[in-house]
Amino acid sequence: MKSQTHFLITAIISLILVSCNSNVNQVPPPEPVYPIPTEAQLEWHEMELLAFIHFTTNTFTGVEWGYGDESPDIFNPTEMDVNQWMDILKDAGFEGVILTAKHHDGFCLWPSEYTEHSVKNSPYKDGEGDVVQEVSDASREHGLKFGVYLSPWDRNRADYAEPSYIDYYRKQLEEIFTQYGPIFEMWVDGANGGDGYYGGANETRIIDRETYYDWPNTFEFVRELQPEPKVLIFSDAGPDIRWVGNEQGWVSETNWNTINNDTLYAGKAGIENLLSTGSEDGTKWIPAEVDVSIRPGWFYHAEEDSLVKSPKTLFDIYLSSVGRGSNLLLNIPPDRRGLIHEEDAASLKKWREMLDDAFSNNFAEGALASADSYRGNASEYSPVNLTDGNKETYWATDDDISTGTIEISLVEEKEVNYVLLQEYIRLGQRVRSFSIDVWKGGQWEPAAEATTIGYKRIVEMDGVTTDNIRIHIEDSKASPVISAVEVY
Ligand code: FUL
Repeated sequence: MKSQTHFLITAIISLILVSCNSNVNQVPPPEPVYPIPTEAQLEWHEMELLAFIHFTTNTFTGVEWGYGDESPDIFNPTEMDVNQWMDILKDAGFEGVILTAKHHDGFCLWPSEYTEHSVKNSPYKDGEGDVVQEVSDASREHGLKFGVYLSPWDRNRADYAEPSYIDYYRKQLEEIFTQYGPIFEMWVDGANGGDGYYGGANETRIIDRETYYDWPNTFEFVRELQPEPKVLIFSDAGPDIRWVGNEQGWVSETNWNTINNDTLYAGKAGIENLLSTGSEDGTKWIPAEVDVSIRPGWFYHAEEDSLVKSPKTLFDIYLSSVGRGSNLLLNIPPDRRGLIHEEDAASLKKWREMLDDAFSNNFAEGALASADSYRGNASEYSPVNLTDGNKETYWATDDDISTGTIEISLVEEKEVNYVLLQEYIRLGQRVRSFSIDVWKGGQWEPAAEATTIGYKRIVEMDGVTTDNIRIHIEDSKASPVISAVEVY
């Protein structure tokens, strides 16, 4: 009797397994729409909030671009506390930190072996200090990834514009990547060439931005220095992350993660709009990163203490960056003490409270999600995946269906301010446009229209009161593949 029961149970289990398997076999997932992100890019997308730290001799001279003739004597933060920075950044929700290890003035925040123009000749810790070490250690201890900005343009260096400078630049990269890694992102600036000190020459030097740095080989060199974890390289042209084309804190509402970078290079003029929209038919996955400063300048200047962006402005910047599928790289420059100033800290704290208020109570959690169709009627692609809180599951349609209507029935009427959508970008970016209706006064009313989704899209809803939300995917490159709908 016991063995009969055992057999029966085994048979039932096998049947369930077979039917599950056959279901999977019968309804394969959608084919990717290429290009698609790499694993490292996917991890980057999930970081969403990155902090930029601009800190160097400019902090002490009060300028934005040092000429290159600054004496290392002036670099002397008196109350330096990188843990204070990290506590503030961590509490604000940042996942990574990018430090200006060297800005255009050429002063190195680490004791580079290849130049005298560095912290080693400053009064900071009697020349024994190493800011890159301090920041990389503290960021990791606080669970933040560490990245670097190493300006290619160097207004201090006598051989800038000569081939030998490229060798110097690469040696510096070698120091950074071997002593302070792993580096999650390497930030390549587009500002290049012009007047400067250049070892006393005091002249203007123009370089060919397209060819001088021999970027393909420099990037290859860096990748060999750090094969794993893979470093993501940022510049106007990628190859992994692209500049967004402005420094005001927004990416275009239509934001394709794809672009064709064959003719792009760091510092190329006239491509701002392209960088902000990407290209629907782009051949590479190169998402945009929105860099903006919490202050008017990138470096700390006391006279800008009253001009720190308000929590509300930062909140709007969040919506026009993260809310449009890009990562935000927000610059918070330490002051002459070597601390994040009280004004900046206060604004960040309130900003975090606003974000938590706005996005902590997801009304779609536990709501009923339905759709006019789903792929092969198979549960793996059912609309319930939209609200299950699992980013690895998704709703998708059959291959010949590139539109669809999703309905989210809330448990009760709510005042809705935001609808958040996410595409399952492992299979590529697909949606070209969508619209949202709300159920109001016994009928559907159009509430919003939008274009791309990508990693994340947050649509503002004006506080409408409703218990039913309908999303029409109106146009998509292929069957839509949506992993999340959240309602706030
Ligand atoms: C620009 C630089 O010239 C600014 O000084 C700053 O570093 C900003 C992030 O990039 O191109």
